[in-house]
Amino acid sequence: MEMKIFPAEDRLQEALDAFDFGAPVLDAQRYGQGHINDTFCVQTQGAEGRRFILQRISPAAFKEPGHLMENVIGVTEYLRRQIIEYGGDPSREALEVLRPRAGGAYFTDGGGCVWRVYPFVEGTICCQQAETPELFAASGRAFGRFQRLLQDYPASTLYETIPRFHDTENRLANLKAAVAADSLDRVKLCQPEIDFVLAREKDCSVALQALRDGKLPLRVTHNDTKLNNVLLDAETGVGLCIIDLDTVMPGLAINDFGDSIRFGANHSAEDERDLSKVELDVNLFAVYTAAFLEGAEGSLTDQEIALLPWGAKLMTLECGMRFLTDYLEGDHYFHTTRPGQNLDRCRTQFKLVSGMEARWAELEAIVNQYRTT
Ligand code: ADP
Ligand code: GN1
Ligand code: MG
Repeated sequence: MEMKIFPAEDRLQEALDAFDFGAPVLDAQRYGQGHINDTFCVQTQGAEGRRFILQRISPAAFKEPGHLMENVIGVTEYLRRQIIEYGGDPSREALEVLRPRAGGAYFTDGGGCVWRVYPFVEGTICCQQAETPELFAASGRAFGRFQRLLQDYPASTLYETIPRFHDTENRLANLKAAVAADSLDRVKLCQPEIDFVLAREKDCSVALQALRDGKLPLRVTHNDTKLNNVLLDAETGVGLCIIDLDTVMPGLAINDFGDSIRFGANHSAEDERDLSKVELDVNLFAVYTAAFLEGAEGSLTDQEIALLPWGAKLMTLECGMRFLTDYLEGDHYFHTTRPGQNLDRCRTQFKLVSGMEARWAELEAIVNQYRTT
């Protein structure tokens, strides 16, 4: 039986009481545009008036939140040490977990849901779209660098917080199962989208086959590299702090690259309904490629660079499949604010996939400039 998930507001006060914010809480408001967790910004009283991010970890997405928090503690402490080593400011460049009064890394409410707190990283901006190529490049450098910093992180100590997260073959199987079940009688509303995926069934194996063949290495990756998962310095525009570490686990570098392209290399919202506005911007693809590889400082192999366009296409196709599956199953996974939103999101993704296919030769030419052989 699926656990019934109550609104986070029902337990918000209980969660606030579990943490010592250093001053009384003035208020706590919903914050940000993440699709998964319930995020609140906590404002405290007093001259300092500090802010914190309080999150209820999505019980729909994460079945083992304790494992997730062990990963987050391990990764943030490791990053902290690296940042200090290169002379950076760890309080702005890495997340830090604020421990609850009772100890440990998180608080479990009376309904069994898990909450955690991070200090708010002040003086930063979080973009929902690539407002300028420079800002997009800044995010690319930061994600490339993040991966390089974690290059020697002991991968075997990381839990798989969402099993088979970027297993595109399995995502396809899940979609097929949702179509077969058609529990809400929605298949009739999205047959063209289902057919779009079925025509690309073979594509779903490209990256996984390269991994199985030893052509792509497994690395410690972020796995959710969209633009709103990096905080940029408000004054300089530099990519400062990578956030949303819930899916840091072994994965493929091309997927981290690809998910950023999926979300950021266009000029429309992920749920745009006017598909004429949804276009891949090849210039932004080029800008991001240069920046990501600069941040990664030579840590990617030639094969990885060669397959970057596949990372972009597969992350976009996979994400569209996931939105479609959630639509067919009743929108339990991704937060939605209106009916049909997950189907709209699926459609933008598939429009972008078509754009990538149409301009494939250009994408390959861009990445080929950086190949070593
Ligand atoms: P989700 O998994 O739901 O996407 P995130 O961890 O990405 O949750 O948080 C949602 C949003 O909250 C982010 O996109 C960002 O705007 C904001 N945010 C999260 N952590 C911080 C932080 N430490 N400082 C400032 N803003 C943050
Ligand atoms: C979710 O958590 P958030 O909003 O940053 C999702 C990603 C999807 C993305 C689509 C844990 O990201 O995998 O690509 O939505 N995160 C999880 O916007 O499923
Ligand atoms: Mg996020």
